[in-house]
Amino acid sequence: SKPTFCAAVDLGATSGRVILGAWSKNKLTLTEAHRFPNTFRSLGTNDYWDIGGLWHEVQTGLRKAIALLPKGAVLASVGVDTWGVDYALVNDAGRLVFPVHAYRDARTQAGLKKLGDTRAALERVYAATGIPNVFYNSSLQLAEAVASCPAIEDQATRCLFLPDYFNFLLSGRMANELTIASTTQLLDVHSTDWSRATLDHFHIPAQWFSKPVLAGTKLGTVTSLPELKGVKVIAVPGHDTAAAYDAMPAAEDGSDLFLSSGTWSLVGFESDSPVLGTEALTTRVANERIGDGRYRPLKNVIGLWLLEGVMKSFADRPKNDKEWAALITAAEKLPAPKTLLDTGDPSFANPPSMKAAIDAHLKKRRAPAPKNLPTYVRLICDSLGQGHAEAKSAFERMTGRTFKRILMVGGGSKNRLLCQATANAANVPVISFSLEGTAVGNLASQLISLGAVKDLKTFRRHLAADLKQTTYTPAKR
Ligand code: LFR
Repeated sequence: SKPTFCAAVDLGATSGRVILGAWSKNKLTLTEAHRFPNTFRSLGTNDYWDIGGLWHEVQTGLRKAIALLPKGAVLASVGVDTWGVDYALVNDAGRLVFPVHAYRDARTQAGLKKLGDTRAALERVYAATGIPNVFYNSSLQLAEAVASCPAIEDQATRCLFLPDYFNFLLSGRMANELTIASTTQLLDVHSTDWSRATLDHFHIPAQWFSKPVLAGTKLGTVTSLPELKGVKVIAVPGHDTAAAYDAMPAAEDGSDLFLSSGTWSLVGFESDSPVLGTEALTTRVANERIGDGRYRPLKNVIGLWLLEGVMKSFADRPKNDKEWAALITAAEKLPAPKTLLDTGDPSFANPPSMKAAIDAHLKKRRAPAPKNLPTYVRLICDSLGQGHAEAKSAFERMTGRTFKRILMVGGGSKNRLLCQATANAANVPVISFSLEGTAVGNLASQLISLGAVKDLKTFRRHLAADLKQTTYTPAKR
């Protein structure tokens, strides 16, 4: 039978890509059509995404994907996933009526503190949504938008999270998708609809949202690019982390812990029920959702954002794969640092200089600042490994489960030092896959919706059959 071609638009906070997937004989082949850097920009004291620039790159990528098709072949569908929480406020015609802010914008700090300081409100919000109080939550962002620009209540009629907004730009259809909705702290943790009480708590207009659709919903066809006329637009798991988790070739008994490692380290697992209660709240478990409506309890460890930040202070930072390999080797040879970073320190969220923030953090703990780039790399990888292991223990304590392996995907899964540090700290094998997890999960959802693959279980089984993997065994203690 002929291959099925789908395009995955996968937008990350530091880079984006458009990937063409071909499904044939139970095998998925990826071709990268387009890759581009992404960054937010500051205007005054606020941070914004260049949303027009991103849409331009998406269109360029889709045109390149079409050009890659073999003669006579057609693109069946396209799906979009992005980082979590950010949104576009639009009117009925789809016009942007508020600039698109970036989640690292410090505008949420006052709201973060206020909710953090009011235990009763925090408990109520957590019990209703299963999402802890984190600086980037859409709840805090939207509350700030409404409070600082009250006229927005009259001007905006819809809130589209970024995958929803790109789906709208492609198809003309406005819909909220469930996984991205679950990152907002506004979704009801016990249903698949919005939490009215939480929207009211933050003074966010409930009419801005519609009941989220599940992943796999066909939204229509591409209307905005003539070259893609007739191509289906499918709502995939719009949250990149949900997409990456779908691509995990996991054991069916639920004994695998998932780690999607990139700018953020996202540690979690799949579950039929949410993880709630006092310990879940204090250890900040986020009960995000899987495309089909189930749960993906997750802990967000700061991730390689630390390293990306530190790099900016070093002129001798690696510029190609060879230099990267040399840096990792140099870091590996160093003795293990005596003091690790507490990766939960809020001062790492968006500091002017990450190097200075790390040095100050160490000074408070009476430890010396690292002396060169390899020393920072070693410190960061060991600290993240420790953070991953702590997340694992917390989940085991709260659920009574035992995780036998950690499955790792994403950019960080190529970092030997980080994989080994995680295996050592967690004391279980880490299996790293060379897999574009987010794009693969995005494509899987399209293939299932199109009927080319029966279900996710079947997809994972086929995927696992021809995947390159590396096992990191924990060092003897
Ligand atoms: C990763 C991610 C994380 C989310 C963070 C902010 O790209 O989606 O899951 O917590 O970005 O949205």
